[in-house]
Amino acid sequence: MYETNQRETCSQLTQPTEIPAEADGNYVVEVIKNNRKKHLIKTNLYRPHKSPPKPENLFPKVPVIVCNTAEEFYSQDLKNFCMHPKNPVSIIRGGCKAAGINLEYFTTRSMVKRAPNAPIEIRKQTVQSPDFNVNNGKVIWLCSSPREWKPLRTYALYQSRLFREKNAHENPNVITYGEDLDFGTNLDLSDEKLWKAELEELGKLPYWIQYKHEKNLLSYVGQPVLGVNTVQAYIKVPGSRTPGHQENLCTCAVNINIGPGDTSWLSTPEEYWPALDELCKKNRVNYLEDPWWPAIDELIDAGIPVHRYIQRPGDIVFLNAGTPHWVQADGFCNNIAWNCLPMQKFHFDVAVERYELNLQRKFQSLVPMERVTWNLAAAGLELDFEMFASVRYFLQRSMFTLANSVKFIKSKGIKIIQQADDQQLRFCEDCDCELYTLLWIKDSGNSDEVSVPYCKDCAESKEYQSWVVVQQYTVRKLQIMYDKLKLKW
Ligand SMILES: O=C(O)CCC(=O)C(=O)O
Ligand SMILES: [Fe+2]
Ligand SMILES: [Zn+2]
Repeated sequence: MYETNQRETCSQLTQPTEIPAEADGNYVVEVIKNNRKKHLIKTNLYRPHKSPPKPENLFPKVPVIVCNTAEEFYSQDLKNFCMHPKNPVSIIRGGCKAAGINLEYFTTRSMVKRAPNAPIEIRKQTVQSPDFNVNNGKVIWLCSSPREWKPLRTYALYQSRLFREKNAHENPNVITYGEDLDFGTNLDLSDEKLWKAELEELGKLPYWIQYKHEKNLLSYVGQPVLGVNTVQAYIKVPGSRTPGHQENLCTCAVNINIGPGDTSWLSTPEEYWPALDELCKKNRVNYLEDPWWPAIDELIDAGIPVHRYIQRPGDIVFLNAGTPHWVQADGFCNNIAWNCLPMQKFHFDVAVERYELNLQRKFQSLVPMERVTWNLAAAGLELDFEMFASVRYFLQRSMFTLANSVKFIKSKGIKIIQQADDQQLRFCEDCDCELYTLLWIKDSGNSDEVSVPYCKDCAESKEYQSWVVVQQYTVRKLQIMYDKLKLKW
């Protein structure tokens, strides 16, 4: 029988090169500079994998791991289970309570008290069955919802008024199809001064699900990426829905339901995303860019299994690398969520693979993978051999690309300005790709003009003639960082 989630990752940037991962930076530079040895670093074109065939069971069960004690919650077994590539989703029940984590910090009342004027994004939606999306009486996948902003306290009044109207004290999950609703989404809790107590409380979670930790690769971005390495809150009334998506760069998702009502989740294992991508095309929505809500019937007809589960107050939903999911509130509830990227080959490879897909589709990777990986190396971390090798192959290719680009720029007689990295995240103005070492800038001769950076390909495709290139790292500087990465013996 086909075992789910056992696929080989097809990241081209972490595939072995013909330079051993253990070889030092000096050797890598030697290869890079030697025309006769260049073939030792090759990178093929990235091609997504094919989704597996229809599984026997299209409605697989979701594991619920009950933690009765803090020991269970903090155990290595729980971590290994949740992160195992075979487990796309796990519900952790009881852990927060056992560990004495006070979720009261995230009730609407507490958050409004803390930051009444914080702006919250509002999505106007209609209450409907989670089995499909209806618009003007028709089932369609596109589920756009108009957006506006309100102060938190205004939205909080709406949530509590509706709560009283529905008499939700008796039944916290009251749903009436067809009514209009406002969903308060992506409330930003990134301000570490303002949300100090709240964020400290989350520091009691096991380290591998913390939003900030030295073992979470997302901490190596070096700055906040909202909702990715910072916490966001979702404040819901019944029917509020978060459309289908994978997390940015297929990172893991951690989501805690604060209650009082439940939230319903639907998801499919990561390796079915190409099939889902196909279905999105068929339904005329862009998988990466549009908001969409799948019709379950169509998924089942296409042989895509669906995990369906209810997240109760206090439950943590842990989504493993790249699990596509869509979420709808059954009752009145708040959720808090963020991402994690564990330092394991599987998670790293899947993230880099998505980085490659995003580059192909010109979709922005909010997580700057090149920066993260170089920062990780510079931090001198110790990695197990598998992860170490993946990281080293990625870095070798990054050095190789830089060397080739510099050579190209020099051959064209374009001026290069050396400028130390200011750790600012930059993306190409045209294609949104990450710019780590080289920034192509129009040389207008007017230093007052704001300099907008481009990548090599976009710069080359323009009519414009006079470019300067800012170089933030030399190959030698990268070599030093390359050598800092340690192998755990
Ligand atoms: O609670 C929600 O609606 C957001 C769910 C989600 O997409 C996540 O936590 O990753
Ligand atoms: Fe999500
Ligand atoms: Zn570009």
